[in-house]
Amino acid sequence: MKAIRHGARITTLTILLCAALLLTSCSFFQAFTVESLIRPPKLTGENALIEKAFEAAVNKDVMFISPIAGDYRTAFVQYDVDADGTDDTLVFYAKKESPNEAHMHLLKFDGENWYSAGDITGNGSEVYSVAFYQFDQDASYEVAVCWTVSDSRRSKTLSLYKTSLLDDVQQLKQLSVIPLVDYLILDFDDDGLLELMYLMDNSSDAEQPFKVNLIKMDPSDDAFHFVCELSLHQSVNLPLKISYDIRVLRCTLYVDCVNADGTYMTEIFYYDTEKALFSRMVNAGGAELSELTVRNTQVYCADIDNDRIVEVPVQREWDGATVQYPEAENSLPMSVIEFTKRQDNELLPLNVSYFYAPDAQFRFRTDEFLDEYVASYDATEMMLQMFTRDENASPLFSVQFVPLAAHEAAFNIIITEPEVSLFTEKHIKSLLELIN
Ligand SMILES: [Ca+2]
Ligand SMILES: [Ca+2]
Ligand SMILES: [Ca+2]
Repeated sequence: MKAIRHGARITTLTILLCAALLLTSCSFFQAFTVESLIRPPKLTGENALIEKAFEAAVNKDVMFISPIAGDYRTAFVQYDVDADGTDDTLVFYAKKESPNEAHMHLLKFDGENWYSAGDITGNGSEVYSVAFYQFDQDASYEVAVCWTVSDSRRSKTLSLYKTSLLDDVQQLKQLSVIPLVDYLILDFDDDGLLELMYLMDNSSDAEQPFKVNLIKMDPSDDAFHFVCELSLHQSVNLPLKISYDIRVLRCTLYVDCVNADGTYMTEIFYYDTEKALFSRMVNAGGAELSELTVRNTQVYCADIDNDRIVEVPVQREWDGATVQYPEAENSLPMSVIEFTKRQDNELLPLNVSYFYAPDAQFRFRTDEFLDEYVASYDATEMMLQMFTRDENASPLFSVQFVPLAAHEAAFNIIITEPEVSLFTEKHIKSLLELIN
């Protein structure tokens, strides 16, 4: 390390990623706390009439609840649910005397006045998300509300509602209530109708702790019917994110999971339209694609090249590169995350790879170094050094991250280059990314 610093040029770059990040997490936190939500600002015009109609129907002693995810993040959601050409309003709230019981209220507009058209007691204390779908292709939309209890990631309840005429009045009717971890609504079989895929906590069965179910609505009786299921690997402790892509009418699903041993993996399977089944993919060598994705780093699938095809992170060892952990006697082999694209039943590398610094908030793009160079990372100093592979292992550059004490999400980045370097400072900086 001294050899590198000697005679070297040192520059400092402060990255202020983080104003935006901090703001995000701040509003996220607020959104989670029902009690912290104050009443919407006093509304004017149309909105004041909506509020007045709500107060007349329910009373003023309520807390409004804003969905914390999805496209609608306000307690007053406007959508033309019954498709009569006039927007309706859904109001999410809890009564002060029973704060753990969220409600959804439907207000309709008759051309002059807003009036109450139904109230539903939800399946949780908070609203995770609300969305509108067309399952049965009649005129009106189905309302999908995901309810939660506190901030549980493991259990949510998806309730589906539709409006229907009851006693000559449009009212909300509950179609189904599904406990789940996460879900995806798509036309899986390309028949023009939506299906609902959901991840279900099945942990009472230790052999199959999570299941993926696919159900389909039968318009003739407004009921959902089972299509198929798939058990996630026994190792899965929690599914974290669902991604999908559609190629030649085949829908491939990617479910990023954390395993019981703390590693991460992506479950990869597709919907086989002909057999009406979920099927796992096995490569030419006989290995299941899911099992090739086990990694130590929390990285999720993403469409990193914007071609609408999902890329899958796969861990590979960087031959000769090492990581020195604090208080560890010996350094350990360094792994990088390489993004791959599924082609038929293979995961093909895309030449996009990163070293994710353990317990730190940055990654360094490595694909141009993997073959010819070798790196070492000192986790105590948070310093990454790059060397040639020759016998003298001459240093190319080093990058050190110095967290700013006030807020850990910002760093000073110190780049140390020898007098003659193949890599310019600008180029090195372009390979660094802060992550949250
Ligand atoms: Ca309407
Ligand atoms: Ca379909
Ligand atoms: Ca892609």
